[in-house]
Amino acid sequence: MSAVAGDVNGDGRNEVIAWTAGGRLYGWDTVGKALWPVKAFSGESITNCVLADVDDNKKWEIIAGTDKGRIYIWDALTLEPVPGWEKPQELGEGSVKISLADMDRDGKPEIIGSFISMKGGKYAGNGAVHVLKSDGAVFSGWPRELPTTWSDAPMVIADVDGDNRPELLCGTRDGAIHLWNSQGEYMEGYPKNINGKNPLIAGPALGDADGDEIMDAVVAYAGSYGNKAFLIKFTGVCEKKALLWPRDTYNNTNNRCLPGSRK
Ligand SMILES: [Ca+2]
Ligand SMILES: [Ca+2]
Ligand SMILES: [Ca+2]
Ligand SMILES: [Ca+2]
Repeated sequence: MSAVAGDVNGDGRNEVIAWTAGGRLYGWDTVGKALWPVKAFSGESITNCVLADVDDNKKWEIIAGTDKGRIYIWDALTLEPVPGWEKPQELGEGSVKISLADMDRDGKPEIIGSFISMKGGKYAGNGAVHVLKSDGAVFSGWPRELPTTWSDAPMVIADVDGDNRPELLCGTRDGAIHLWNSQGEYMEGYPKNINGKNPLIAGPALGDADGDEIMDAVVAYAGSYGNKAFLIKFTGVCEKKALLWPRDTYNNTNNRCLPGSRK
């Protein structure tokens, strides 16, 4: 079971939204009272969930990606779909993990789906990155296909060059690092393989690793003669407003709550 927490009903205490590999979604308040009847999926399970206010109406939504390639957005207090999401978005046969970031700085986070293509329950060998507006519209410049590889982790999002526009960063199964600008264009020199075809151990970690106050990424590879970590140096200042996703860790399973989107 995985969970995210946030004050869904505004009583100053965190509610818990939890989901299981068996396809169930739960919401509880601090005394364990259910927010809504347990939602049971049939033949589908949630890969990750985020709590955020994606439509800037001062109420929380649950944004969920599933192993059937679908993205759902429900009102967290009622579990009713929000406008534009009466039906889930279908990205195709596969699995999707969610990240969030306000790509166009309009106060509403965009929904970023890291998609892994599957055929008959097996990896089909490709993936994609989708970006959707909170009303369900496709964000300009996206999706971007990953023709012969895919990313296992949710996208990492930050303004790495200090131009106040977010970039999207991920590592893929073929050992490449990808960096796109918010319009879906590769940044200069990307994608790049900095350690051959060795697989990455996890998604890139962003921060100021060498203490010069400028943004870096640390990427770690598994290798036959031992693991190796590399530092990628960017040009933007490493400050809180530049680090968009992941943020505000509430647990250790890479599921996140986005209280910063509430004003
Ligand atoms: Ca509460
Ligand atoms: Ca909302
Ligand atoms: Ca936005
Ligand atoms: Ca930027």
